[in-house]
Amino acid sequence: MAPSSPREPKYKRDITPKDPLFDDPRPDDLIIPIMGLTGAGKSTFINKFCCEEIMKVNHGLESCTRQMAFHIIWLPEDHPALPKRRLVLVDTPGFDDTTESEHEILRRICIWLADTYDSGTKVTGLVYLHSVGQPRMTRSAKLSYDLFHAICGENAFSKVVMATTQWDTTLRNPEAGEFREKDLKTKWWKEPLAQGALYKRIEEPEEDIKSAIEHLLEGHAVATQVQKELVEEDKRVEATEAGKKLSATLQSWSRNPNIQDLSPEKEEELKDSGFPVDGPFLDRVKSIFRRNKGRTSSGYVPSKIHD
Ligand SMILES: Nc1nc2c(ncn2[C@@H]2O[C@H](COP(=O)(O)OP(=O)(O)OP(=O)(O)O)[C@@H](O)[C@H]2O)c(=O)[nH]1
Ligand SMILES: [Mg+2]
Repeated sequence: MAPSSPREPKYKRDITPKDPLFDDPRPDDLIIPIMGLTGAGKSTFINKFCCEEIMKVNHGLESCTRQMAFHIIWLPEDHPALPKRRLVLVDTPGFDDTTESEHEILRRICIWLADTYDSGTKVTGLVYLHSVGQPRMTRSAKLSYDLFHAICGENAFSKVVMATTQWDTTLRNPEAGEFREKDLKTKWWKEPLAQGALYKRIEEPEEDIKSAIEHLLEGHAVATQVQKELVEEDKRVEATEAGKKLSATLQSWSRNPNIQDLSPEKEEELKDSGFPVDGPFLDRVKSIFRRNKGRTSSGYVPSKIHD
């Protein structure tokens, strides 16, 4: 009887022939994925580091990087800690892409990371970018961060740089940039920063990007949460924490098409006030009308709202 071949990991079923995987990762490669919402400046970050137009950058309104892409840089012989090692900067497609679904973007990122880890190579660090020119933490921006959180996992936060980009866009209103930065540091990114992630303002790109990368090159490589889930725990992408977070968020968006996703605190607050936060959006609208019935300033009282 022929010996039975080892069972193929389940994540491999999520790979398609078009996926550009890393075909010869080496265990001592220094892998650093750059992540963030579409337009955050991920490809520009890599180009600035390399002082060359390696990655395509789109100046129009459409998302640009659709597939995972990577560039290998040989560290110089006189590098103080890691001479002649391969630094691999990984450009990732951003969430909130113009045409690709969030599930597809997540799949592309996850299977690349899983396949590389399965070949024996961990990540040396991760960079998450957010444009300070963005005036609001929109629900897409929040989802992008939440997915980064789930892909990376708390155990890898000490190997993360959380960075703000596009500071020159706030030159006419510098206080706005500083206010947003404070909000990110004290509220939205509080958790990774409290658990060892480094915050970096990318204001002087050449210098700041180099120091962010040098910071990540110190210390040991790690396996991210999604790498462990897909390779060690043998999950499919949709069953990972990131996959579950994405499905739950999209479901909540479909129930609440016109309102911002609620924070857990806000949801508790609304529950305490008797507001039906779990019901469909229309139920909430009806509830508002019912509550306001008889006290509208215009005198208009809706008699019936049809489903
Ligand atoms: N003003 C200004 N524009 C920037 C900066 N960084 C990037 N951009 C511009 O922002 C746009 C998007 O930059 P990209 O580097 O393509 O962003 P990305 O995150 O790779 O976007 P996707 O590939 O769509 O996910 C381009 O027009 C860049 O030239 C910056 O620091 N300042
Ligand atoms: Mg790009």
